[in-house]
Amino acid sequence: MPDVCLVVPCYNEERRLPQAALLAFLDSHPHVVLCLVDDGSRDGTLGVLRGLEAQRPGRVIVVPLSPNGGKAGAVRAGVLAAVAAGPWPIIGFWDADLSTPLAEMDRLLAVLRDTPGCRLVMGSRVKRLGSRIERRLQRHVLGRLFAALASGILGLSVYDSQCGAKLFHRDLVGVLFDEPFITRWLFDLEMLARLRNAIGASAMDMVREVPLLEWHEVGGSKLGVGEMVGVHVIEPGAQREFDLRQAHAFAQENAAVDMYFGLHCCRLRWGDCVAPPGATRGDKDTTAGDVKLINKNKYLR
Ligand SMILES: Nc1nc2c(ncn2[C@@H]2O[C@H](COP(=O)(O)OP(=O)(O)O)[C@@H](O)[C@H]2O)c(=O)[nH]1
Ligand SMILES: [Mg+2]
Repeated sequence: MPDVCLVVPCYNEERRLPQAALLAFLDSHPHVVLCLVDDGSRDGTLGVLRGLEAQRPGRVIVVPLSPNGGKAGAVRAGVLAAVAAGPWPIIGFWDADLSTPLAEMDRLLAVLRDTPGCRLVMGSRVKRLGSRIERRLQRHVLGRLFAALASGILGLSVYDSQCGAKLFHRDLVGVLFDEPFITRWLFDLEMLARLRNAIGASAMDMVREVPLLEWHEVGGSKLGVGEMVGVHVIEPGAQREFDLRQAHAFAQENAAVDMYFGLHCCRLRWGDCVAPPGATRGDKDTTAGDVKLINKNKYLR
């Protein structure tokens, strides 16, 4: 009986998706099921994913989304579909280009299974002797700069929040994925912030970064500077207003998101960013599963 469901978000991956590696991985890992999300691709990605499903029936779940909504939404939809599809105790997500080779999943899984109290493991691209972390200098430097700022400003000693390889226990899904993400590309940081807001300062004791042995930058990344700073701006008006209000509330608590949000505000009138009408600030205690939620300083309607 499989006990791990790995979500793979796919956007225009018809040519890039390493199909043979995914099939070989399924064959050598009978305890894993793949949940492949087509994020409104404009090429033949959905057909490719259906082909994989047909080749390994029962081992591949396909989630078609339309229109394209970005990696954060695709991962969230995949995780929620995974929870609905089976009782797997461990869920995760993995970038489709396999920049992090699938062989690393065994190492992440071992840490998740063997470390008492650990609920979330994240691959970490620590460039060091003995590892093969191959990244263009420009992206390495930008990535390190972002990571240093984000961890400093948020007070989280995370080395690499943005690596696209993460595994977690099913009981964290409510806290991490119930609400739609505000950002399309910083959602990994949102996940950590959600965990911290829900559980308190000790939340980070549940998280382990696992230094990867291997990571290769794979060409064909679609994440450009424009996408980093302008994602909400190009979305339709109503959606944009909702995102901005949510982001404004979130930015009160999370300085890194505030920085990100600030980029939007440079391009928009501040008037778009006001709190929702009738919003007040307050505390709210709720319980989700066995995790006590203490949501402080949120706008309550
Ligand atoms: N660029 C992009 N990637 C998406 C989107 N939705 C899902 N993804 C997936 O997110 C993962 C990371 O994307 P990639 O282009 O490799 O970004 P990078 O390597 O982090 O620069 C891949 O599995 C994509 O297929 C989207 O709207 N845009
Ligand atoms: Mg990539």
